[in-house]
Amino acid sequence: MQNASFKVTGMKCGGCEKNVQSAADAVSGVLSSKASSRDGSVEVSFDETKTSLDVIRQAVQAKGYPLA
Ligand SMILES: [Cu+2]
Repeated sequence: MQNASFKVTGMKCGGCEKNVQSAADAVSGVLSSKASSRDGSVEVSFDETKTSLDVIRQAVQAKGYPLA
């Protein structure tokens, strides 16, 4: 398992945090995620044999939250 965090723009509220987290959690291999609109960041725990940080970042971006 690997922990990482990355920056995302456009999160304004708790609903945005949930959207980002559900986008990350939907990626196969993601174990957990925690988004912070205040920090504009997302922490993820994932199985690096099943996915990669890049795939998770792309999934979040595809939900409409541009990567910073
Ligand atoms: Cu929002």
